[in-house]
Amino acid sequence: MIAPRPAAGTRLFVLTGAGISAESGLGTFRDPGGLWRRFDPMRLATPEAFARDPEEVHAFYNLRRAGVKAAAANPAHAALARLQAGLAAAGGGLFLCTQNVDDLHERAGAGAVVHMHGELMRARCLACGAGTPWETDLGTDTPCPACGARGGMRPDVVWFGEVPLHLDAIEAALAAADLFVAIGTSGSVYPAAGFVARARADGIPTHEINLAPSDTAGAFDTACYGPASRTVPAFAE
Ligand code: BV8
Repeated sequence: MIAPRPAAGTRLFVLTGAGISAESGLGTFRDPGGLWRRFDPMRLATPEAFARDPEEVHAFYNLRRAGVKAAAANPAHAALARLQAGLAAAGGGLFLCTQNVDDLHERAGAGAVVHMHGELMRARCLACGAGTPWETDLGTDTPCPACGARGGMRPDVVWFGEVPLHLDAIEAALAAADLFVAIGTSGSVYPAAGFVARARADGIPTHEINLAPSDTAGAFDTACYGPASRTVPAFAE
């Protein structure tokens, strides 16, 4: 059963995960062949890993950053961007919260995108805290453009054990939503995976759009399964 198309004036909370970028050629994390199936996230996606072997962590993220630059947004990203603009023009809105660190939502024309796990196309200096857009390789000898310190530049993503970003804004948007929609996420990483339970507890209808039922499929009122490049435009338009 699929959710009715969002009516004008609807306030949507949309949570996206790696599945929405899968057809852009960016691997997911937990599907067969996925990143966390091939690499140990505890060795590459924690602050301790970066402290232990910054070059190995930089190499991992440099490879992924190059992959994102070579990728293109797909019809799912584009449909969400159009829906976001349409709902805003009709007095509603679409709060686009993504677990993804790629910039494909933005490149598809989305307005405000809330990257709760940070952004691969940004770097942050551990010495002065300055963040900056970053499209090339990072290394232990990369100087900070703001303070000049070397060895302190890291990918501006949220690693395991670090606090996700924009949680206050996310909480507020979740509480005010008329409909909660999760797209392309396995529902296995917290606190994002807990958002659907929060929506249900607040009596907000919940809808899952995914290739297959996720770990939290039972928490959704309605669902539509299939590739995002087909299922998201079908929902949005
Ligand atoms: C925190 C950035 C405290 C880096 C990422 C034990 C129990 C519960 C929780 C924990 C626990 N032990 C530790 C924790 C906490 C931990 C956690 O949840 N661990 C999990 C593994 C159990 N969480 C944290 O550490 C977080 N921080 O908790 O801090 C705190 C919290 C709140 C307030 C104060 C303090 C930080 C988590 C962030 C980690 N960083 N990313 C990077 O990218 O390298 S998370 C990582 O998983 C990924 O990056 C991704 O963003 C995220 C979620 O994955 P998905 O997007 O869902 O991708 P996945 O591959 O899993 O699924 C893809 C889905 O797409 C599938 O369902 C598939 O069917 C579908 N699909 C595939 N193809 C398509 C498709 N769908 C449609 N169309 C297709 N074509």
